[in-house]
Amino acid sequence: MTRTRRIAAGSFALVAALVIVGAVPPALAQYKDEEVLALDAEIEALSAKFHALTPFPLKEADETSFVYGDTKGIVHHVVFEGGRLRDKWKSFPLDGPVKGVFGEDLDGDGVYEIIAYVSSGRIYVWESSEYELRWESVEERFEGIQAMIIADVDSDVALEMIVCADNKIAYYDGTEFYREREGRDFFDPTEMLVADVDGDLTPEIITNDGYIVDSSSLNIEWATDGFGSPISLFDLDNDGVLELVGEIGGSLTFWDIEDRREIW
Ligand SMILES: [Ca+2]
Ligand SMILES: [Ca+2]
Ligand SMILES: [Ca+2]
Ligand SMILES: [Ca+2]
Repeated sequence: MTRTRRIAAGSFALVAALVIVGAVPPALAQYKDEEVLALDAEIEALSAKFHALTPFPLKEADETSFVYGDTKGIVHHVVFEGGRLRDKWKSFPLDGPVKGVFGEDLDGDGVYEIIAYVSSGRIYVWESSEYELRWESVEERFEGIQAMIIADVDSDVALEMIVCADNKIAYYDGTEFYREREGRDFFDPTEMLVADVDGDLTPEIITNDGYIVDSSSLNIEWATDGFGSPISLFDLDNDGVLELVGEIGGSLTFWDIEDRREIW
């Protein structure tokens, strides 16, 4: 081999090594980022539509994951790794089909919890590092859960689990899982939201069957015939206070809760 050919061969080997080690990852990373972003958008869209599916945060920026519950009562934690989705964890069969799931850091320790509820009236909480069951609402003996949402409605740093069970609203501490407060009024929602919808800087609980409930006392502040389903929030007049938006009979309806009226 001549000197020139040896250099050429060496250069070829170097280029080949660069192709294998160096050149592929930036292109792949770019591709993966876009793929993950697209997947995130799909997961968000599904989550907005279905109560039993939620995005679940992962630490690595190049991955994504979600949690869903199925009709067999199994909760799945699905992760996107190495270009494909796989079940990272599956729960034992819960006490009935899964009606809703949440991914929230209930106690604020930096590790997200997986929360699920079934229509037969049971709530389950797992931590997500070892998937240990932290709470199952066996003691509560609910006959049914109509709706549930997770939000901070009091002065402690933990999130509360706000539950409409047996047609009464109650909320549970997100760290110790005791019942912190229970209302006395009858509700029959399929959905609830928590937000400050009247601008008084404290959150209200909104039930889609038409009630605005004070989140600290659980007393009804205002009621109407119903907001429809699904319900969501949007600041339609851009005044910094969220309006309620619902769907009734296939048509959108906006409500100004501060002024206690439907917006025409
Ligand atoms: Ca936690
Ligand atoms: Ca709290
Ligand atoms: Ca408020
Ligand atoms: Ca507004």
